[in-house]
Amino acid sequence: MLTVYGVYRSRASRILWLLEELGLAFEHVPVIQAYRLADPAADDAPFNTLSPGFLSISPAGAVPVLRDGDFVLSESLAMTLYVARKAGGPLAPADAQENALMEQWALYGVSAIEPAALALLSAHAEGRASTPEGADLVAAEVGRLRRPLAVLNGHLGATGHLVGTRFTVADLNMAEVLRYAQAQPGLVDGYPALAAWLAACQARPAFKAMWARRQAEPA
Ligand SMILES: N[C@@H](CCC(=O)N[C@@H](CS)C(=O)NCC(=O)O)C(=O)O
Repeated sequence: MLTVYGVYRSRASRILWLLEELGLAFEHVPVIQAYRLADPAADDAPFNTLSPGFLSISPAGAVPVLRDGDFVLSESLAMTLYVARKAGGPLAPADAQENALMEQWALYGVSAIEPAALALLSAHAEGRASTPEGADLVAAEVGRLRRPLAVLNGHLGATGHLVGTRFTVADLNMAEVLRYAQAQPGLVDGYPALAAWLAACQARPAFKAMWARRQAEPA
């Protein structure tokens, strides 16, 4: 039995969406981020990323963590690639080249897109985007995303999917990274093939099921 540590309102959404796609049973331990708690060390604090019991599983103090028997894995995109490969089927790589391409896109997502996309999400969520300093930051981060979004738009316009001609774990990983950039009004819409692909990813029943559970958690 797989165990996922991490609330839906975290990068655990990635592996939780995949498990929904695959219809796999799993145990869910909703570890919450310590920074979201007034006092993570309080006696009545919920199980959180700084709880000693969690740090013994994940010294990095971050969710998600995946346990598969005695095997423990951190890094959300390593988890989705692991579970997809283990499960096999259309979401998984069909051969070594597809596997390499799925790793390529996951690494591109976390290195070229996630930092700027997260900065935009934070600026909007914290109400900074409308301040003069925030507007400068938004402009800089949008500028940083232009080339990677154009790369994805060109690729998706030609093939419709990141790897092969079907929805795979590579699409799921990138869609989750790109979700943060949707906080910036109109940004993704400026890249029509990318916007259409992202809408299709987020229209999938498994994404919607994950999203409903996420929305049911306290903000
Ligand atoms: N690169 C890591 C990032 C993990 C991460 O930063 N997780 C955040 C939640 S999305 C976290 O647990 N933060 C803990 C904290 O700051 O208290 C991954 O993709 O798994």
